[in-house]
Amino acid sequence: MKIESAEVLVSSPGRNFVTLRITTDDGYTGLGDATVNGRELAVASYLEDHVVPLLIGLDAHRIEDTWQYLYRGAYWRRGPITMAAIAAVDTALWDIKAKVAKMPLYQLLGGRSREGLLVYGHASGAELPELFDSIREHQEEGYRAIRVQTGVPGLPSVYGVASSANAQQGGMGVTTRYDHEPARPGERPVEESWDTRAYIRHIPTVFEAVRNEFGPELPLLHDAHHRLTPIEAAKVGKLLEPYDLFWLEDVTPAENQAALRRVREHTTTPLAIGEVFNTIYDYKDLFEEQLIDYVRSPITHAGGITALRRIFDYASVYQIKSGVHGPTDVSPVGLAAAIHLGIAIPNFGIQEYMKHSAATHEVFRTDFAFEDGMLKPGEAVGLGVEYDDEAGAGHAYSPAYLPVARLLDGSMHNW
Ligand code: KDG
Ligand code: MG
Repeated sequence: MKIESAEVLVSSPGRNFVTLRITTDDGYTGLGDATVNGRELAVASYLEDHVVPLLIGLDAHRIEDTWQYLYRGAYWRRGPITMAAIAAVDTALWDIKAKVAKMPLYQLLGGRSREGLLVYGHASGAELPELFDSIREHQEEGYRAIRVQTGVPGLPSVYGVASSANAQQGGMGVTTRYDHEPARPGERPVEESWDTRAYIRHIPTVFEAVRNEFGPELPLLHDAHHRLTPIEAAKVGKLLEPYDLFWLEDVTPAENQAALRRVREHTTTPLAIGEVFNTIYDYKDLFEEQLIDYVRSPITHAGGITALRRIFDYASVYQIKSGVHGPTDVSPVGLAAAIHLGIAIPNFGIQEYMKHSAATHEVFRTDFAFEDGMLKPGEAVGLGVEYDDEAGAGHAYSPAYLPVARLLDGSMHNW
């Protein structure tokens, strides 16, 4: 079964997505997600100009060999663009293999290990009353674990907090809240400000209020979004211990894996990291020294199903679990792949789930379901996602960027 063609489909139903569709000489098709938020055209070109020509004529069944061919063969290994391109090829080939086998993909990954994937949703509010409303809305929708992000006094806008502007952009007039859609349309990123001391003073008061209102049972998560130094991160972890977080995410920019040693020495708050990691090597010290509790890489940005399964197996040696990144910039194809992998692996932890807009679901027709706070794969063969060409073609690429962050004195900081 040879690869006959591969197309790069760029569509923007409210946000930009890059999708790879591989077709074999006997008519099977497979989909893969290659969306890199704010850098979509770079990965589209990488695929179109440098990967698609190499794929033509390859045996579509040789998934591992194709992975190695693209990873080792590039010479320039790793990096988000390369690994997203490889992920898209890998996912599309798994989709095809499962269609040929006439099975939903999870069956090829070992079959079900559980009934569904526990997910967490994003509640946010600039102030406590809006935050409480948002938590209640999520509970009413069935979410059983909730990420909590709030405004910080003195800062006009903060990562992860819904604003009416991004509610309109993401929701396309369909959903009223769209709490996490940070990429904003435009030719340049918007600028946000950041003040770590103000954040550290404020965040424990938020979790205290949330626990007082919602009780001790509800699993709560929080994302520090790469902004803290090791000692600041250690302090936040310690200050939040009384509120029993499910996890504290991206406390430091974890390119420096040693930073997590400092954090770990000081706090028992569970740590999740890795949404910007793209290879198993990024996790090496973190796993071997047991410095984290959850792995955040998504299939889309870490080289596909083949590579992420390897990362999870390595993590399992150290009792570290999955906590796959699932923002709206991972397309429904990337999410479906995460659901098939998550239902099968032994060390599943939790899955992030931001609902995609109705316009997105017109382009990507999915068969997974959200029930009882869990995502469940459907029984369609393959990934269970169909790409609607007509709907996709109706949404041309539109430039959009993630914000950048500056400290109050104007210095650039991590967003
Ligand atoms: O594209 C960047 C977003 O996906 C990222 O900011 C989301 O931190 C994020 C999260 O935890 O979902
Ligand atoms: Mg995050």
